Amino acid sequence: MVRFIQTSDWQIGMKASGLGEAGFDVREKRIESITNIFEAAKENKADFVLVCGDTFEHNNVGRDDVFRVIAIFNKYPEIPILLLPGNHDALGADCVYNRDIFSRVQNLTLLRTCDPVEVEGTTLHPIPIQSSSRNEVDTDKIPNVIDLDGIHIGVAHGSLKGVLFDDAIDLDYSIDPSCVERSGIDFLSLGHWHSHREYKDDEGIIRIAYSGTHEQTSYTEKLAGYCLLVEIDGKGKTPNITSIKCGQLKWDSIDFEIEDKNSLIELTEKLESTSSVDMLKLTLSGQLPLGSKVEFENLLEYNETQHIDFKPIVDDLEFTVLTNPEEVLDLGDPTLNQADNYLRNLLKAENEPEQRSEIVETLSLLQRLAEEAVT
Ligand SMILES: [Mn+2]
Repeated sequence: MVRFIQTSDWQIGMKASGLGEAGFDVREKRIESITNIFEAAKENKADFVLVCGDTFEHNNVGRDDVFRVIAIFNKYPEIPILLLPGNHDALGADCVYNRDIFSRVQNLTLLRTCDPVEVEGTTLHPIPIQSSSRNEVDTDKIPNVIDLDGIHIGVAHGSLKGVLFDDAIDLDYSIDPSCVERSGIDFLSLGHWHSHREYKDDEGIIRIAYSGTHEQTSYTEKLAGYCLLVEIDGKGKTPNITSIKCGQLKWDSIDFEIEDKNSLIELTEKLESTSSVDMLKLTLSGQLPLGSKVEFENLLEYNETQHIDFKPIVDDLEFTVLTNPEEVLDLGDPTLNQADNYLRNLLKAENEPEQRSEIVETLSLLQRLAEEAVT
């Protein structure tokens, strides 16, 4: 039998610049969480760790990042590591794996060719990405093993052709799932897609799986932050796949509709219940009276301190003002009241969203000044 850990898409060296300051933490966690993969391998007495491509973000990755990854490999000398180049770390003259240091790591085998590799009694059939510009995965290179003994596992990096998961947007480096049946391999380990995905054959057996990235990269990814424990009892047997959490950062996206100023109480409670979330995207819609704008902004500001990344999206939230002049609040000064009234009438007549938002901003500023003058 074979028992191994499948992982992929560590993309070490990824800038995560879209996340601003939180990018630093994301980069650090990506490296730290590799240790969790090896701990899972140790705990489950895995025969080896199979890394299915995109270990590094690009071939020019910095020396420090490479050293930190190798330092983790060195901590687990008893675990064989089989590593396939993907499209981010493709083979070629500038390939990161051409650096001398990789040849010195005793427990590391780079899957540079399509030649079969024996590991702990199992045969791997790798298809490394030869060049990021070639955009093809030649699954024909997996030989017919139907009449051969032992467990055979294909290793590739790309998108499953004709298979669409809801968050699978990349359809490049296409891989034909029929190669499993054609060749008679027991399992096909894949990298490239960032979410954990399993693909059932006509008999309902899972013989193709993506582990997904070990540490979630963005708000759009689902089921990211896992590695897989794959166990196969013998040739032709049904693979048993267990996903193991190895990512550290907890991501969440919340949609919240504001109906009136009381919604802020509900929103406060909602945000309190998500304090354990590291990366939080909050999409707000609806309407909020202008008088509650300061309280609303203070609430958002506080939540910035509660998360590594807090991303409020307020494009669909409108601040409303009283349109009936009879209901106008007394700002405590005739000139301020006059200015307030003038701006409200201006707002009433304005339809252009950008102009409206500017008038609302000015009204908000005026009301804040009035409040400060009174207190
Ligand atoms: Mn990739």
